[in-house]
Amino acid sequence: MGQSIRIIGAPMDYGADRRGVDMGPSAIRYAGLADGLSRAGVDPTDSGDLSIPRAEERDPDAKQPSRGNAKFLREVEDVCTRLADRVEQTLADGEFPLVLGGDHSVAIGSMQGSSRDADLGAIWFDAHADLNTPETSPSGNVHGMPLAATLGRGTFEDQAWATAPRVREGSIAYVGLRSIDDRERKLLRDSEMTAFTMADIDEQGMTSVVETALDVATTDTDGVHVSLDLDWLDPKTAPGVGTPVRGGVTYREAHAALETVSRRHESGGILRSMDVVEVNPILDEGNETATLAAELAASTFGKRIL
Ligand code: 5AB
Ligand code: MN
Ligand code: MN
Ligand code: MN
Repeated sequence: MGQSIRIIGAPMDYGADRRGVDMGPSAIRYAGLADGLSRAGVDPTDSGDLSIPRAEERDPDAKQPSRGNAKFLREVEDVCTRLADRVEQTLADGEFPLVLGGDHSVAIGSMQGSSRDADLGAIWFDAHADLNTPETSPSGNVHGMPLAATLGRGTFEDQAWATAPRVREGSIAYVGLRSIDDRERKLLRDSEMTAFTMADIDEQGMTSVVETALDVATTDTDGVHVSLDLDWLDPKTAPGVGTPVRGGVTYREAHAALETVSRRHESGGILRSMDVVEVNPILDEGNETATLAAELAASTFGKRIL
């Protein structure tokens, strides 16, 4: 039997303005995630969803920035702390945590949990850099901050629930960037992260870019976290996202990227954890984006054409 994959739903939408990503885990499951994984040759089990109170049930003032300019930060902290524990436990049980978002702030919890017992590299498939601190964020939305949180930048410096000391900047690679805020650009340029933009994909091709990203994330680490934000794809292919940006990755490029990850995982067991985030069924057309999310997870775990 293939590797055991434990599906963990994190239906959180505190981190984004457009409501609806809380329905992402249901939509991705409904799109055939477990069947697709089984056909890819791995063994999925579904551990259900974390329980997450609806934003309205929380303090009506919760949307006010609680620390610096970050909306719902205490709520995000509560969910990410529980998620990190689930991810850590999953790994301790010898299974692979596959986290379904939810908005991208769930990655703070997945990376924390995945790196408690390991040096962790990461590949960030996203249109956005997600490196704002509460101080630099133009929106106050925490889904634009998960990497700043993980790296302990700005306000996050003294927040142990968020920071992941065993994730080093130099082991993080972005693939597919095309929308970066001015102050975020400076943070990124001054960092040791590796960033492949859409222009780099145009020039070098997806497979070669992902091979290099994998080299970055596997050098001097014990494993790799893959974070897949569906707005990485072109909005024509993945319309069900809250922050679409034109000029994204095509359907075929996306599969090629995750098949490249999969080949490396098959030969070296490099993957440690993954999240699939930002699917918004309210904005989707015929569950197309959720279906793509499920297919891309299957590609990551070995689905092949032949
Ligand atoms: B996503 C923006 N940079 O910080 C901000 O979808 C967008 O997780 C963030 O990549 C997008 O609000 C966050 C303008
Ligand atoms: Mn993102
Ligand atoms: Mn994004
Ligand atoms: Mn998004």
